[in-house]
Amino acid sequence: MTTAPKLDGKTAIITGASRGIGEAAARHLAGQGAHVFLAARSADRITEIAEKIKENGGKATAIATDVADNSAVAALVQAAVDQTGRLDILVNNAGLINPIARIVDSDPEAWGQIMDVNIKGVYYGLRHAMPVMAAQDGGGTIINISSGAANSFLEGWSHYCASKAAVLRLTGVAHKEAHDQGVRVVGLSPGTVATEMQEQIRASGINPVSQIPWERHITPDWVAKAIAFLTMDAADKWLGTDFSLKVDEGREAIGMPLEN
Ligand code: NJP
Repeated sequence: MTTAPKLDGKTAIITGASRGIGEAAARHLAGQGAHVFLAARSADRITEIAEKIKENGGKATAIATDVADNSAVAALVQAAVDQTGRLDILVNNAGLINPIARIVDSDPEAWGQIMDVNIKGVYYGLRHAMPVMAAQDGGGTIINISSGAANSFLEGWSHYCASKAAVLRLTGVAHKEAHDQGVRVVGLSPGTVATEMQEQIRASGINPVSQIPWERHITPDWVAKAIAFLTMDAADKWLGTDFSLKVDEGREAIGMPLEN
């Protein structure tokens, strides 16, 4: 198992930090010493989490952000740079799956909104973080939260499968464009995680993922550990593609029990 990274003096932005995987990642990276910038639409919730991190001796700033808004993402990156002088880690985690519906039942407007968050939100993050990281000493790491859905076909999930497949391609292209400038770009496919998103999936009753017993889902803390691992050189073999917690190699890399 690889040791935890030392993130003192590092700046990290985590989108979708108001709950679930993003909240766990913010707490974990702050625990490793990073100044974390928590971004989500729920301003009160991210402020509360940032306050808790500070009470525990960490550094945290909450910035209400809608990742579907290019200018808001630009302002988020700028705020982190203005406050700390750098941006070392960006976790493009914000994502949506609801409304879950078969294509013929889906609402075109809602379908488009998922693209705005799941694809364009990630693109905006890359667009604004990559130049900052390329220009600074030490470069940086961008982690795009992907999914097994990037490589599979699940009924009712046309929006989600299509958007996560697009994110995987964005990861590959961004890696190709920026790796020689010191920017590490990697995807993370977390498996199924006990969060509000899984509650929404369960409530839909569509496709086999909605039937998975709750105790089979991993906790967001494991995903947070994987995010920290991906900031280290030990994870370089996954750059440009998805690291997965569904396979033994990924689980072993972070010291997680292997699946039965
Ligand atoms: O989801 P959930 P997870 N602008 O619903 C935020 C992927 N994943 O933690 O804006 C900014 O608990 C929202 O905040 P708010 C998944 O696709 C998961 O499970 O305040 N933020 C909240 O903080 C996603 O990419 C599983 O409503 C926006 C967060 O996103 C990532 O993991 C499996 C936003 C969602 O929290 C985190 O999902 C897998 C916007 N426009 C991949 N819209 C899994 N859970 O099993 C939403 O393979 N957010």
